Amino acid sequence: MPPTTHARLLRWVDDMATLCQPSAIHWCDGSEEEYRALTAGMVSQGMLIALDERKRPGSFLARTHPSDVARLEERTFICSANAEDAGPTNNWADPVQMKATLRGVFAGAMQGRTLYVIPFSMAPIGSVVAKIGIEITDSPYVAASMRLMTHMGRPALEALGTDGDFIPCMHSLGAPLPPGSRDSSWPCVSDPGKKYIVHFPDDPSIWSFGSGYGGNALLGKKCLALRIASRLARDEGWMAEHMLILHLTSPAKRDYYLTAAFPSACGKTNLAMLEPSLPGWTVRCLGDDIAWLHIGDDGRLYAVNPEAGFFGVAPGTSPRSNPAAISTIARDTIFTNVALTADGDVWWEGLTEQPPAGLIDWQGRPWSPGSPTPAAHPNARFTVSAARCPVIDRQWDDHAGVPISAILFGGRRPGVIPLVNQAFSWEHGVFLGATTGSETTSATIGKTGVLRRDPFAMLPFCGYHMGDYLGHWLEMGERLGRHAPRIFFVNWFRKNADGRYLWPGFGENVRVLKWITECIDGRSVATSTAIGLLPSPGALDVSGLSLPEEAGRDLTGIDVAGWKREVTLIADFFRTLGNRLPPRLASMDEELRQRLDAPNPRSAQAGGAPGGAGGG
Ligand code: SAT
Ligand code: MN
Repeated sequence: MPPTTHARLLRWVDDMATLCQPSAIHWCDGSEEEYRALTAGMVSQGMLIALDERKRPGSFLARTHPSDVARLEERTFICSANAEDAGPTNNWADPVQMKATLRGVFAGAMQGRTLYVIPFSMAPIGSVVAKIGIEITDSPYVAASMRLMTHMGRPALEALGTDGDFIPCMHSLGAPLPPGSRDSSWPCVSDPGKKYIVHFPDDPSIWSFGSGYGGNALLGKKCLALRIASRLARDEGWMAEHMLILHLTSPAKRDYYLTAAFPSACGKTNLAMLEPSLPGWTVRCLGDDIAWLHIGDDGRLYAVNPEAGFFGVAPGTSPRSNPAAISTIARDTIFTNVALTADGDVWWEGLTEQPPAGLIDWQGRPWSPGSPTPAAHPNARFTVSAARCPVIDRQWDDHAGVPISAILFGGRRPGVIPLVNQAFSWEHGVFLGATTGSETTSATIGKTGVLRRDPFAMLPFCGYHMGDYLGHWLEMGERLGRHAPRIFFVNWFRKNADGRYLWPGFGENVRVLKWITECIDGRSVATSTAIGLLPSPGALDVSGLSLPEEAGRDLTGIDVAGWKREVTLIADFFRTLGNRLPPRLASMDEELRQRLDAPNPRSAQAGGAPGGAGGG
């Protein structure tokens, strides 16, 4: 018996079951017993490996099919009624035709499998910003992961009542099991051209087919909380952003709430859980990937984390880079595509300096330091409940969220971009966010290490026209007025000519956060330059750090020639957004060029800085 009388929901589940032909239907209640049964079932079928109960209690390892290791941007579609509304940064397909295609590929797709119905809430149930989704999937890995990643189960279904709105999220591995056939340990569609991650923003609804991995399959995350939510947010006057949320406390016990947008696999989890190297400072984490931002009754901008867990990149996570994450994943964690140790624990590149002997790599093959490929897949992940994090903020699941005083943008930029730069105004901050670029990482399939523009770190996640999105940010600034948070651009990844990082990063990043709080408090620690407000000489606390000779100049100076090239690259990129680019952004690029041409772009730019809401 389905545990609901919600007629529309029952009809939809019935329709999907008729289409997909599963052998059973299970309505998830989100209980501990259910989670145990799901994981135990996967262990007995060989889909999960139970890790050593003493070393890694309650934890499992999943190994995906080698074709199913990251998001598939080529196969991600935004099917708005009009192609123009998806914009040049998204793949568009006609919604009517795409629905017909999808009904074709889903037909009989769940044969021999259980159809799970997963009620979930993005944002705490009862929060003003919460959205309820129902995911249908034939993957028990997805069902178990959704319990860690979202507010999942009976309370979400109860919140829906008998006629509440929900976002239908349809998912199948696309690997039917006809009677007598043997299941594989990671069923999926191996041909990437036959996978689909499809969004219908006008419904809204989501259909995903053929992949069981991460954001392709846990549909609450990138699909609902970013692509669909960004469009809802535009229509409803709020913002759905690819941002971590953190709570910083100074030695004087002042509280600052910050959000930061970096592209996938650029260290959002590390910053969100930072262990400050400076005495007296603390960081508490509220979220590591997505922030829903809304204007509160007092006119300030509030952030809510729509998720309830972390799907973090494992490689590079170590007691040095992120001690809090290491404690978070000490137990009750699902690891995907990491290496297995001889004693039933996990390992990945960067966890320890020396790999332990007797490793099994992410594809189940014996591995040694001489092996040609890494032991863990570079996009290997851990999935764990936020509640396990030792530095989770006590307000992390607050219904109203926390008031934001600064927004950071950043990316991997080996050259030109300084360590930290404050925008002159909200408007100029939108320019900085819009021009965010980063070297590509393994979070998406394709070439790594090439510079791509990733405005607001939203390139793969904005569910509508990027030009309209930038316009929405400008409008939000007008509504926020004097309450607008300060905007900063950071770059931990600056390198010298020999390719060595100039900034130590990790816990030392608190030095940059400290300077940011001084800016927020109105202390005169910044110098106005052609590109923004840079730390004045001596203002950045580098006490006790031994930085290389050129570091000071490169980290907080202006590479005028590099910036002039950047201005041209920005103009080229803006042109790709076509006539929906807000004209103000193009003119800000032109103004930047003029400021760089001025006699001394490194010193005060009297009158050169654009004004506007939240001024510098
Ligand atoms: O999209 S995922 O959730 O698989 C990971 C990411 O790109 O941040
Ligand atoms: Mn992300």
